[in-house]
Amino acid sequence: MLTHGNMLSNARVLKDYWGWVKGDVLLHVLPIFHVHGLFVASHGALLNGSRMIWFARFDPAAVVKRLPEASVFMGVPTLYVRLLAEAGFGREACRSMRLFIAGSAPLLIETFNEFRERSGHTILERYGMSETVMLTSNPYHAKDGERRGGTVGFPLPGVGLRVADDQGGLCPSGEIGGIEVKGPNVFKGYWRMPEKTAEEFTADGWFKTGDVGRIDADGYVTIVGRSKDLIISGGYNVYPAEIEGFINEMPGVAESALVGVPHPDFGEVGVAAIVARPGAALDGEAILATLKARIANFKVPKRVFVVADLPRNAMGKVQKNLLREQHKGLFAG
Ligand code: MCA
Repeated sequence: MLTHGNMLSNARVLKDYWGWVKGDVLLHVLPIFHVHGLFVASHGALLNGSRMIWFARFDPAAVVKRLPEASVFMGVPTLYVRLLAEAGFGREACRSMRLFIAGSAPLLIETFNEFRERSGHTILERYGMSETVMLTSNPYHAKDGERRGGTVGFPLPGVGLRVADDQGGLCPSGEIGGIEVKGPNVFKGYWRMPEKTAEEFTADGWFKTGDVGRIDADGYVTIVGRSKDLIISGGYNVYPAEIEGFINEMPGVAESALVGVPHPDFGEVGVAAIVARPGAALDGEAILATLKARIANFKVPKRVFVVADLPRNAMGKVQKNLLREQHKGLFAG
């Protein structure tokens, strides 16, 4: 439950922090059924009274053509990877641009560096969640510091951000722990889920993001991983338990595990390991086809492996880290 107050406070902070000016034009290419395209991008332009060039879907060649009419662009890392693959993308296409912003998934340092070389622009990476709208941002003005690749910058004005250890104590700077946040932007709870809401807040009212990270001595926040079992594919969240549930219901399936592995275009994609019931023969392609008919395409695993069993630890828990390790090179290059 996000209130108007949550969204307005965030939109005002971002308008100021990202230096929106009269005459800015937003090239809008993101889906508007998610916070990034709907709130972060649109609200910025609307609050600023700015024109938007509206794309129904992201088309890198068309973006390169329209960029010279725009000054602000926001995208998930996959969009930047695809722009760099366009031969016509470079300084000339970016001549009127003021700011490129990335978020929703980790931006690889290689993409950050290559983009700077090709376009002359340093991508500003920021961090947020649907539950909180935006939380941190690399600086816009040089006087506030450099835009540091691999980090998500500083907590935004009015946002509290702390790093907690497993016992609920606070980590000293540089140490890794769970990221917790507070501020006028933080949501009021999960709709009709009071228990889940209570679980995700600390006793003193901080929201546990589920992201794991650290704050450097000079204040930059870096996200190093997630404590929740979640795959971020091309900026979309994929919850393994949901997909495993669909697979496990299929005839002949005993159990399954979905893990995220690196992917050059989507950053990360889901790969499923599936175990058949005794005597059953499973066809991975048929399972994929069934899934495709039932769930959104981005949730469908990019590969399926039928295996004899899943790796487990002494407690019987599936060791997803071993599956990730085993399949991490599947889409290399
Ligand atoms: C499409 N496919 C995907 C994805 N998108 N698979 C995995 N992950 C994806 N993200 C499937 C397609 O259905 C297709 O399957 C195959 O992959 C190739 O599709 P392609 O033509 O390459 O896809 P596309 O239509 O060009 O879409 C790619 C995209 C899109 C433009 C990167 O995924 C996208 O718009 N992502 C942005 C998501 C976003 O806005 N997230 C913000 C969440 P097949 O071949 O079987 O048909 S808000 C958020 O995270 C917080 C608040 C924040 O901080 O911003």
